[in-house]
Amino acid sequence: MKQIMSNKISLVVFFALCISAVAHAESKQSAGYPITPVPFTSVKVSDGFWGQRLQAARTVTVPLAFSKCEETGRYTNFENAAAHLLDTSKVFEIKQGTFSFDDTDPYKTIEGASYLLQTYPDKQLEHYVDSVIAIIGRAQEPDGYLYTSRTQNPQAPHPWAGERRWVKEEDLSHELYNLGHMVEAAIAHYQATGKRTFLDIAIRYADCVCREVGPGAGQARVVPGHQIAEMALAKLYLVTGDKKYLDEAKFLLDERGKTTITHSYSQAHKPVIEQDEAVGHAVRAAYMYAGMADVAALTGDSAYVKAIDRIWENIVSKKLYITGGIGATNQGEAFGRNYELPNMTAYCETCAAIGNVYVNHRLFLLHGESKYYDVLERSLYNGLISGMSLDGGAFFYPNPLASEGQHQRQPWFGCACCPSNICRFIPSIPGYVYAVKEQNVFVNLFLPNQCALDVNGKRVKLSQKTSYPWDGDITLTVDENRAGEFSLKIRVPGWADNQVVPSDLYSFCDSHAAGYSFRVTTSDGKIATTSRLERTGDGYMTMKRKWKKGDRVEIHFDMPARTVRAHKAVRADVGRVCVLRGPLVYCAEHPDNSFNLNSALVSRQPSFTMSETSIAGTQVKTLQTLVQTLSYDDAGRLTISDATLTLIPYYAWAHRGRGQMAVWLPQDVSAISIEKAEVVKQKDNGFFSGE
Ligand code: FUB
Ligand code: ZN
Repeated sequence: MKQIMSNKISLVVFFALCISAVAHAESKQSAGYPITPVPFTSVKVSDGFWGQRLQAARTVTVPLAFSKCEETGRYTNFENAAAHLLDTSKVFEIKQGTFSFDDTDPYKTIEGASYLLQTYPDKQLEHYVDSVIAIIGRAQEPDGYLYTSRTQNPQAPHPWAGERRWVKEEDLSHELYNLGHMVEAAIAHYQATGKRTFLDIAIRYADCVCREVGPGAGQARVVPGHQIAEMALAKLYLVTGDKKYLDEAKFLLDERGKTTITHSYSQAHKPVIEQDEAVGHAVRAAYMYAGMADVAALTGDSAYVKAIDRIWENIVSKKLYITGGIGATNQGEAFGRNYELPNMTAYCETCAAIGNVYVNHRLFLLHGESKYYDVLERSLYNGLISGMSLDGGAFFYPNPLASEGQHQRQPWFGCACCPSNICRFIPSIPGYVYAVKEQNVFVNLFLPNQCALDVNGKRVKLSQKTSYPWDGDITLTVDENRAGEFSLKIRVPGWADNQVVPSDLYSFCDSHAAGYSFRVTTSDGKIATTSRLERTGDGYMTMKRKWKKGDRVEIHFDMPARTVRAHKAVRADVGRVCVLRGPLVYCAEHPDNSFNLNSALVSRQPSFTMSETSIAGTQVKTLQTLVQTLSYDDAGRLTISDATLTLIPYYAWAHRGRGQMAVWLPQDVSAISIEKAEVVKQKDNGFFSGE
């Protein structure tokens, strides 16, 4: 380990996003990334668009998830396992319809609660979490193994668990997936509270895995059927300084493709460094790519980076939805073929959108280019938060781009991976705003906040005022600077420079051209820069100065509503356009439009007006444009009528009853359908059982 660390000595020391509150950490290792994210604990977001989402997560989502864990017997599984450990004559029948990874829902909710505790101290919540951890701890076997699907009833465990430990790991047991979420949650809890209770439980399970799973004689030579342990073990190495966890993470990556199960569903069709296309289960894939980035950053293994760079190119140019969603099909909850991006049956699992954020964040930390944030931001504002209702109390598992009313958010699912992932993701969002590399401060997202960060060990404070994403005006103020000269690198979003995504998968098709401007005003009121600066090759506007307290950068991004076409190979979108405004994807929904959405023809050069409405108590900006609708009159003649099409932000759909929704709208007559589209429901895939 010493050797690795000395190779990295010149790299900025940091704890990755979720390893942020270092106050209680025993060991501050370098996570190896050349760029250091500013932890969410240093970025205060109290209002605005994300302030609302954070409040919903805190006041509704996390409490709801804990109550669902109680109600659905998630805790009972731990209690049963504990009872069996005390008296082996007691066994408990595994209930039908439960999953071998149900233990992860309490873990993920604890993780979210722990992030919240760092920003909003709450003794009651802390005590509740402590009580859940006590229940979890009692279910741990003496050698550290913690998997209630077996321990409750070792002779007749969950059907996916296998007769013995690890024998079904590559299939569906999820023993290592459970470990991964446990470790992530335990680290978050430790860093929030300084308490080792959960961390010690997780370390005991991780040690059990390191002893029992590996290349040695007598060890199970298996890799995770569902990835996440790779990321988690890399993080555990950072917290404990014990290199065996990093070695185990690397083993789990390097062994993939060389064991018994070699299917693409779990990305085991070839060794990870030979992979170049995103295939198989989308959440598994995204977590694996994120794990590869973490291990590459720590070990300097460039082969991992080359592989994930190739896979990223494949995703952004052929497998990415305009909403930032990934995973086109419910068959295996998987990526489809190149350009296979259906709308009504789009799977776009909420967890996969979260995974997409993880991957793009890590690629930014490795390469420092804004294009990764263009994908991250698209996912964040659209395909990810659509997974959560505006009040935080209901969830989408798939996030389709068209509906005939068959899709509705639900307060929980039998397979509850998405709601519990929302619990842990949303509170971490402030950690995606800023990053630092030597004398460069990256400003990647725009939201009202106050932030304190370190530039070469010296304190800098910044704040942002903005109504983004509703308009493109941001004032960034330097509130303190002890670092002397440094560069502000402000991201110019691709959409503000006429690029929808960093590929030719989607392009603007109207005649608008968005623009942007930057103005630096010094603390004494002088305008220092007014010229239209250009975005540099890395996608940032770089401004190097001896910044003084009170200096301001006024940023303006034009934010016209614009129409977008997909690459002609995307059959589902042929002849159709979708509407973007800034980072937001818009959609048309039934309550605002009294005609069949598939029969409305959008103009080639539409002009939009904007207004405001309240959806489920939340203000959103809507767009209106004139369209022509086709229908048959009573005599069966085709008639064309003028109508106003109203669009709402995609993330806000499905709050006003069941009905039609479409992101991609006809612009060519060939795409018009006078009849309503056939309702296509997701088939039951055993995990998500359709609407
Ligand atoms: O297998 C665990 C989780 O359940 C996956 O990440 C989701 O896709 C769902 O299948
Ligand atoms: Zn999920």
